[in-house]
Amino acid sequence: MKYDCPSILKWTEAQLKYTYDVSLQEASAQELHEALSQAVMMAISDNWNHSKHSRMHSRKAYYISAEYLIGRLVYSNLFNMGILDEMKQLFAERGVDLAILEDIEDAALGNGGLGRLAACFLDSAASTDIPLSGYGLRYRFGLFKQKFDDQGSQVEGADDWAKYGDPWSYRRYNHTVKVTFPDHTVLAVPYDVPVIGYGTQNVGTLRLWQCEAEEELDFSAFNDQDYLRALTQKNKAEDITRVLYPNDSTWEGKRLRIKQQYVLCSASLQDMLRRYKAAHGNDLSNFASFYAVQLNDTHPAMSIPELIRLLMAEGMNFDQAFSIAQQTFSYTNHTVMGEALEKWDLELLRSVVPEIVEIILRIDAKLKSEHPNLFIVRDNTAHMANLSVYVGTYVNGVAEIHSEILKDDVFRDWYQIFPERFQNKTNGVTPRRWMGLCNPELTQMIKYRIGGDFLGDLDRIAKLKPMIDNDMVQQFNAIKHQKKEQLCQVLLKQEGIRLNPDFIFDVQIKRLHEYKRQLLNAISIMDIYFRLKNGELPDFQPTVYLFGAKSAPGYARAKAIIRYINRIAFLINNDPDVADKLKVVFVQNYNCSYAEHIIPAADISEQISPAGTEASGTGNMKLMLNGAVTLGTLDGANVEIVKEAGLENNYIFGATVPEINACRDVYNPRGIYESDHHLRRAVDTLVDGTVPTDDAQRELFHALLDGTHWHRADHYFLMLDYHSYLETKLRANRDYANRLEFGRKCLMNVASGAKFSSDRTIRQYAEEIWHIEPTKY
Ligand code: 26Q
Repeated sequence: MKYDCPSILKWTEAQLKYTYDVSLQEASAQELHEALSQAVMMAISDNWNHSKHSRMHSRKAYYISAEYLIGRLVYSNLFNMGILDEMKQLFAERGVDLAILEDIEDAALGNGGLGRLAACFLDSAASTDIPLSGYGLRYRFGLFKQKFDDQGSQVEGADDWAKYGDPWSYRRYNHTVKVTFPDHTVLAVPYDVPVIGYGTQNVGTLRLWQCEAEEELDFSAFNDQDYLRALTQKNKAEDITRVLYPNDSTWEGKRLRIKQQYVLCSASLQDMLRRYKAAHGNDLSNFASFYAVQLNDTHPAMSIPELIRLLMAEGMNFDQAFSIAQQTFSYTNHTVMGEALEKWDLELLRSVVPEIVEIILRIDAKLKSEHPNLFIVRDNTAHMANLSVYVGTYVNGVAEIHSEILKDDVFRDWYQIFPERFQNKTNGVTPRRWMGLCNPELTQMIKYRIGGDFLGDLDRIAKLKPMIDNDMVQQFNAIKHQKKEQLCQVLLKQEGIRLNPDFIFDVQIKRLHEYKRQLLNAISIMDIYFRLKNGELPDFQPTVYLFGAKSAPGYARAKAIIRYINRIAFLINNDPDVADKLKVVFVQNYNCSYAEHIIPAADISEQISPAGTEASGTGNMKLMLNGAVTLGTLDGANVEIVKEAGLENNYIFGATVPEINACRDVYNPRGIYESDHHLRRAVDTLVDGTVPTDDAQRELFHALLDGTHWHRADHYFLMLDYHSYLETKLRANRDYANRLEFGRKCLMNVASGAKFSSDRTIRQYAEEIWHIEPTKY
């Protein structure tokens, strides 16, 4: 059944009238957003109710994740309901441009790939009728806002994302649960966000927990006129979900972080037990036949001992509870880097969750009695990844190469003993947000060519392949140009920078981390810049190098890289010698909504981590789907992208995993640097005053060439891959001159994107891990 747009419009007007006493035309972006969202919530309410109740008695899966990077919901919800265009039209007829909702802030309850993946999975599960619900945390402050100061340094600001309200969730106080710590008990109050499926009546649920105090105010303290003390309990509870930890890929042990994780785990499992009992009665022995739980990395791994604890509190013995936990949980790993694996000091853990520590020790004892060479606890430290492999049914990596590395390397000893547990589930992205919504022009073209909708069945996009001809390439190129013009408007407004849409748009958009090698990109840009000034690159096709990235606030090296790139950008953008050839832009506050503007405009997608370091990448898939060629290494999902789209349609460079492993012990980055004067001149700009320098940049320089206490020189092999990178980058640049040939490569990527739909990924989880079936209600 179709949603009724005129009714939604009428309800929107009514909401505006009685809450703000304004007309549609007078409403601010925030007012309109709130009213329209409320109208949509009304429109979907029957479907949401049905979806919940019709599945009460059947097998379900739950995704537990500390992060959900859902972005802006208003457009994607209207899109998935199939009414975005009609609503735009109805509003336009009343003189209101729905584009004003671009001012609505993103909900950024996640750092990067892992959080966005969770959001794509919920979209895909709802759209493919897979009974999956999400559990997460409702952080008061999401990922920080980023600005650059006049030095080019990152400055963080608070992201008070719900300050105008949060019309996309309902507070469900009646489902509040208590979570107990040694020194206080807090309330976890659920907020439910609907997950609207595309092309289905199904509406899934994301349940986010917010911590509150049992008593809002301590009246005895209040009566003693000790007002600060009267509020301490309230603050102490609310502190737990106050802020998202802005960390990506390096692990940091923090007391409050343990509390966050425990609230997520305990509240979610209590909620599942309540539901189970309501549907199946008080005998919990069949828990695992009705519920499958996926752990998004180890952030929610305390769910394992917590379930055992809860089952034992209901009278079950340890062995039975252990067995149920083992059948219930599966674990997805998102990193191979040792420093990113969660390892909690036992004493710290004990001071926050003492009962959890006792259960972990019991699990560890059982493991060691069965397999003396394996461990969960060692040197008074609990290794959460090992816990998750042991007390789970399956463990999976997120791209083929990554899953192989898990078996060969990270979990080698575990794979010897439990080979049947190891799986791969290559990541995917939702084609609704990352194609339909952000690139309606390309979507239209494809629909027209292949005949009908394909966003609900991305396999159909492969039909394009045999149809690609010059006419289609020219149409594609025209659309790409249009998307660049649109991005230029955004960049002018957001950054005050004017760009030429005829340039190549070469983009690297992802969290800032040494392993992602934004510095390699920057060094190559400086090399190109000097060569251009020397007239060494006469045929260079004008290019804008665009960066978007946030650095963890405490990550000094990453911040130094941001500063360096901003400084070379300033130099290059103000040099008239290269004004018609080269621009460098580092956008501020890169987020989901920014990505939706940048991705459709990109010609070249930089995916340049050293082989074996990036678990998968998902930005690479979004860029591919929108017709950018990949300039990348054989790492993560890049391997599968070029397998699908053809090596000849992408630009692959650099050492492979075995090559890197083979050279590790004899690697001499300084030798490479010294033997190439071009490279040397470019690297030297970190310190030689070509652009302003500082101690942190000098430290970067020395880490690259000399190494430090904890890492050998150039830990991420920038020098090793440099020549192959620059050569390949310049080849892509040359190839762009033949616009038909280049456009054909782009289109081959679009047409080869089917595998990277998260619909495929989520179906594989459902079949091969959760053993659940799609169910229409
Ligand atoms: C850990 C401890 C304390 C505070 C924060 C954290 C923390 C938070 C977020 C650690 C890691 C993350 C996020 C990791 C992440 O986004 N990984 C990415 O996951 C993507 C989805 O699978 C992959 O495509 C990327 O390759 C991987 O880097």
